[in-house]
Amino acid sequence: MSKVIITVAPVGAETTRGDNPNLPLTPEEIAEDVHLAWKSGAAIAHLHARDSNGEGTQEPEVYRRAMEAIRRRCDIIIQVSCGGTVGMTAEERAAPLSLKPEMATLTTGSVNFGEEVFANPYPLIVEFAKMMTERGVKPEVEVFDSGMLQTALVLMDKGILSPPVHFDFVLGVPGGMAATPRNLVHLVEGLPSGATWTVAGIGRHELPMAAMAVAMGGHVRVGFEDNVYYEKGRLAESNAELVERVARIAGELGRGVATPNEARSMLGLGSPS
Ligand code: KMH
Ligand code: ZN
Repeated sequence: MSKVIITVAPVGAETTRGDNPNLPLTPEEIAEDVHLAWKSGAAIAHLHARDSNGEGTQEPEVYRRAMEAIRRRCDIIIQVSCGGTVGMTAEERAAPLSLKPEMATLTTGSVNFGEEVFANPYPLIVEFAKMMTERGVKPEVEVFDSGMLQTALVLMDKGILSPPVHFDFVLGVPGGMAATPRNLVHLVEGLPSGATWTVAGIGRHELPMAAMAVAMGGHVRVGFEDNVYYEKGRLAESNAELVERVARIAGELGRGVATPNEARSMLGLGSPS
């Protein structure tokens, strides 16, 4: 099996300092946190940005500051969020693509998101996919429910998504697909050949889903976007602490951890510009 690509999702759009006081918010804090996660084995940083009030923003200028601060510190692959915060317009969500990051997220369907709706109608998905292709940005297809995998297959059939496609199974969002072994196996069995996949288990599901993915040949996402605890009753001190544990599991299971450049070659990315 290949080495494990660890993605760190350090901040997200919804997590607050009330959830975990160690949450990084400013571009410099995010860059410092990502740097520590990189030292611990993260190869991809899934980024969201926050404004001066700590609220989610898709302002390219805020992303730019975080991306530059990260690039001054390390060679981690930067993946911007095109999901943003529930309720944002498509234009707002796509704005960070102007920065031509190496990767960006592409959610291929709508899903109830707690008491809200994370809306991704088909025309928006196609528009985002085309924008990514035009800008040379590799999509990470975010799958919150199994229909989203089917839509990605349709997009591949139509040539709107080109192989090798990389998937992220986000399991355990209230309203989305539950984080169970059976569901993870079901999704992996439905992947097109040549695809790569990672899993992001939400909350207490983060660790068991990570361990399963390492055992199954997949990759892993961890971080405060998805989970703020290290273990029951104990908040994580940093995103790096969560990354370190996955790196240990990957080592114990004989896979080891991919560097950013190893991940670039496994995902079919070019060299960073
Ligand atoms: N904040 C969620 C509504 C993504 O980054 O693409 C969407 C999300 C997915 O976080
Ligand atoms: Zn996200």
